[in-house]
Amino acid sequence: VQASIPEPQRAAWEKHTVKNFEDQDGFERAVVRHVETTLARSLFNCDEKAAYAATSLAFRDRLITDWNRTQQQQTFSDTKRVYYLSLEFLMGRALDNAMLNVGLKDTAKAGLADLGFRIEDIITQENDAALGNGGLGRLAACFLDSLASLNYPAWGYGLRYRYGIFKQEIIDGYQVEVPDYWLDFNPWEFPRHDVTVDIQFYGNVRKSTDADGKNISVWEGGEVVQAVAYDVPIPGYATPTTNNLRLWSSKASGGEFDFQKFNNGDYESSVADQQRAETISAVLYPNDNLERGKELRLKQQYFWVAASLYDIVRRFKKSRRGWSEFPEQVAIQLNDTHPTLAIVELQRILVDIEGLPWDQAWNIVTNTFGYTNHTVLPEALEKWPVGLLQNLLPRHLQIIFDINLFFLQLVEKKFPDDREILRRVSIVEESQPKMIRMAYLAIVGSHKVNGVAELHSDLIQTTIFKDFVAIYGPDKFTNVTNGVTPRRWLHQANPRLSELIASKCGGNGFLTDLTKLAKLEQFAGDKEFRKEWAEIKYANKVRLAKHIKNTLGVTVNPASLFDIQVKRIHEYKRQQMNIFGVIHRYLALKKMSPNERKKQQPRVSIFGGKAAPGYWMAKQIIHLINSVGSVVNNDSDIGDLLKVIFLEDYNVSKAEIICPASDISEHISTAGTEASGTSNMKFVLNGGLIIGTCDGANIEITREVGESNIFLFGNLSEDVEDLRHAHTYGSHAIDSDLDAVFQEIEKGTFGTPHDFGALVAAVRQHGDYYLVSDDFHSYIETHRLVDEAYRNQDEWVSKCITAVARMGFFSSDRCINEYAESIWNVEPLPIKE
Ligand code: 7GP
Repeated sequence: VQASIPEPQRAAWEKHTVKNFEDQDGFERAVVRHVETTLARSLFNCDEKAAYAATSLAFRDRLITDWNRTQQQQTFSDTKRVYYLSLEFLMGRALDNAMLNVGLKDTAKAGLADLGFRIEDIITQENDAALGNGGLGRLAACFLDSLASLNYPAWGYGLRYRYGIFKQEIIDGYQVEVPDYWLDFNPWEFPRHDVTVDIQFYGNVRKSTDADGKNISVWEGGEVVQAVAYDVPIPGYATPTTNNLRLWSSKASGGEFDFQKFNNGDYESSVADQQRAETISAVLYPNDNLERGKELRLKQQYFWVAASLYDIVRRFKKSRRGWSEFPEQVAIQLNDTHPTLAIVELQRILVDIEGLPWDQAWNIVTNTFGYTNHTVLPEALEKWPVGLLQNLLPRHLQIIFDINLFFLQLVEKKFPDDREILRRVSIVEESQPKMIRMAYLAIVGSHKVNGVAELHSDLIQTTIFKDFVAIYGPDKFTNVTNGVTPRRWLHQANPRLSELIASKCGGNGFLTDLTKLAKLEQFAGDKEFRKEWAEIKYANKVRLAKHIKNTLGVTVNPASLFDIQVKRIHEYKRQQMNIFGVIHRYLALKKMSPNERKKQQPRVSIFGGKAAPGYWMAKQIIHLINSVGSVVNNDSDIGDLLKVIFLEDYNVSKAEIICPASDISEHISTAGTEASGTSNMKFVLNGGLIIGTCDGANIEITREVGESNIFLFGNLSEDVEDLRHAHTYGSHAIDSDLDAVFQEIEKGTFGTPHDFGALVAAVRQHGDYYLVSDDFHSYIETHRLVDEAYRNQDEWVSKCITAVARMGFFSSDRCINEYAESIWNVEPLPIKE
């Protein structure tokens, strides 16, 4: 292609090629040009929104030239690419990240000041791209940052939801959901109206023969919806590599309306068709760690998977290689089971469309896919009714049955006469109605399966996927402990701490090799350094206190111990235990004499997180937190000794203010339930200690930072089953401190007791599935140790510094390198200037 362009033409293009701005002058020129042309405004009506728009457009121009270069070089070099398929990408804001990654934030700051704006006011104009629920979606976003920063040729594929996760308002202490229409202005996406794929649904399958007389299946009829690509550039840190996140948007196929219908006067139904098509990518399902088998969700999954595979296959075909080389060119990672239909779709493409024999196709498929599991909670494991699939994707269901048949034959060979194992591992659950078990399909169709922390990876191999380890052997299963990107979660969220660290670690190198943090440890005992460290923490707490004042009108004292639990609200994450603990603290303070009270450590208990709209218990927890807050915060006996705050609408951009401001954060899931957790890593990285259970990545954090720099408590995962059994069949005595808390709730101290009846009953009457009572005593006791430790500020700060110095392992760069080596077999491709 390159060689075919005549020399004079080429010279003209090269002469006029876009030059990126490199200095303040160039930046200002780009901003003013966008204000005066793209936005059709001027000096006289450029408000902060417009300044944000122009600044983003200026940076977007830069990203696009790097993006083009990256894509060209990746194509010409013909190396293997990684495709990360995820229904969720919780990206947050892009501008600040783009400025830091290209290394021009200071330039932009000075330029904006010159033009009359404060950079912080401009950054906060941006809507979060909130195309995810929680951990799984944010992990995908951190992975994209690492893939680009490490120069891996990689694409993300997802859905372009018109509405991201809902916005949360708290009204009278209750959560109210408000739609998140984030797309009114989004300079970070490029519509590719020329990149479209027609996606088929419904219809039926006809048996036929091809020209050679071979039996083939033809899927025909049904309806067609069009997928349109929207590309989002993903800049790496301190590298020109700019990867692509391709998000699909749904549209009626054949344009806006069905003109036939329209011209026949059937205006309404032509519009209805259009709206029905657009519904597919309209909204993100707001459940975290829960699957509800809704047809629209299945449509979303197939729509996204089919468009992405079509795109991947189209790109592969351009290389003119044979099909057997597909797995050498393409690695596809399934972010949980949501994209599992990709396995079936690739098999369908290879067999039905490309005409490959089944076994050869299946070999290609299984060598292409890897599957990451993110939870062991049974309510989150995806299953789809056979009837639903039969109707929506008839050919895919046949292929699933065939995959299952061949798989069960293999199992039978390995375990002859074991009918039970066949029943247990069958992809088709013989229930009423029959269900397709997506996790099993994902395992059978992948060459590697991984969990996201050591304990979690052990648990999946010994519990939910035990039989599959017996069938395939242990090598198919592995662990890749999660990580977070230090660019966003340290450098961007906590610029002062990042600068202080750089001053002791030989510059910014720790941002691309987090193990360099180790150099910090020698300063843990340095008085001067500790002072600077503590000042930064204090300033970050002041920043959060201001946010609390501005949003809730509550004054909190930044000198108090800030105790933070922010994450999705879920019974297994045990925010209920936290608020019961807060009530216990309140009761203890109330009992004290004024003199005794003076000796207590003042605390602010901060909560934040969304409840899935249909998760009633989670909403009760939010209500209890707010009800306790309104009593405690207005009790003049208590004053600054205890404040209870529920931060509204927790999201990525708020997390960037919250994580740097914690003294202690809570990661207190029932042992064995939290697959990894990633905010635990963010909080420690920002110089806060954590209180946590022996669960998920807390265990590995403990191993790294040392037991004296973390507050662990509670029962161990191996004891959970027995404890639950005892609750159900033994006599279950409630912890006496917890009982006192319940009695206070029942007295009406925090409002109508009936409102909180279900939270109390879950522990007292319904078996206390999450072991709140079993862990309550050690939880309270450990918080007492936290108070005590906090009293000695020198030692506390030393612990924080030591912990940060030992966090090098938890970079998402480390995880991406592990995936690249042990699952994808891909190499970085540095982009040349
Ligand atoms: C989450 C896990 O709950 C969390 O522990 C982990 O850190 C995170 O994934 C990233 O691996 N899982 C989900 O968000 C989720 O919804 C069900 O899983 C599909």
